[in-house]
Amino acid sequence: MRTDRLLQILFFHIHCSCNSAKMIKVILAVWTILMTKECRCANICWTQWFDRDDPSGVGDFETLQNLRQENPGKICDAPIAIQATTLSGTPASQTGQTFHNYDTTVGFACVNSENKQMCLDYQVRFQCPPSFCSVCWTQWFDRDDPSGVGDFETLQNLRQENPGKICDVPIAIQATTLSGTPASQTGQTFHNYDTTVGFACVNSENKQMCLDYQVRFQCPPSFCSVCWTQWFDRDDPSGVGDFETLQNLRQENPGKICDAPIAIQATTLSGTPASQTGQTFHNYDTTVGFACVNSENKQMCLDYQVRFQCPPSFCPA
Ligand SMILES: [Ca+2]
Ligand SMILES: [Ca+2]
Ligand SMILES: [Ca+2]
Repeated sequence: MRTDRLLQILFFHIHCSCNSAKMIKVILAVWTILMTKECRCANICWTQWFDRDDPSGVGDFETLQNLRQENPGKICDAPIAIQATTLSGTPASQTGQTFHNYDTTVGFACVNSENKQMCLDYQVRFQCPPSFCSVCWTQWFDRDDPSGVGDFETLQNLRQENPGKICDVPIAIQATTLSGTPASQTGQTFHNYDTTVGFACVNSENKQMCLDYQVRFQCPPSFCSVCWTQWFDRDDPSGVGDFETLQNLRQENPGKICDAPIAIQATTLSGTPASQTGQTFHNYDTTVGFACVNSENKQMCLDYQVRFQCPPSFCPA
């Protein structure tokens, strides 16, 4: 039912009803529904403007198929709306030209032969649903170069080397060369290019050596709105070991660590991930925190720092 019709009925009943307590309940219920709808609307978003073509040839083609191919991950699967303007900002509807396509299925196309004058140069953008708007991209990762067997940017390696920085279930993966050319435009064959394994280009599967690629991953809202605490380094290993336990850290930093951390990350003070130091840890989890005991290692523990990943309810807005 349309919102304005709903309000009409509601106001009619306010005037006519004798049972005001019941009506207040109804009004509250409707108000809640309307507010929820408002909030959902607030989370839709527009993509950037795209201008991939100019009208000098057959026409100005800003179609979804081309745009998606040239801009992977930047346009939602099911756009809610499309908007086209000339490059100077005049709405397409005010130019008097005829458009071959102007919808959310095909995108936009202006064909010169269908117009008295050559098509103007148009740009387009798309409105996307909340499920697309509140996702986020990780940083770009480039852990390997192709000089050996190939360029391996796999999730297993990336996760190991960058704990907590990639969501458990990525929605999408994007790979480009280091200079920014989309992987799909390099003409090379990829051994893997998906959200399960990640990315791998094998030299022997290509005529020329693989280019050097970087990758990033799109993550769901549940991952995007979490946050990390500051780094903590309360102890050094000179005594029994390096103790960065949650009990001690909470006591010494009240309010700075959430009650139920999602993840813990430990590195040496110089930034080497704890997992790469070869040392054994007495504790390394979100329940106890972190502890390295000297007597459990061949060499004295290194000096570690820790931080914790916290849920959205803890994170600043
Ligand atoms: Ca254009
Ligand atoms: Ca690489
Ligand atoms: Ca320490």
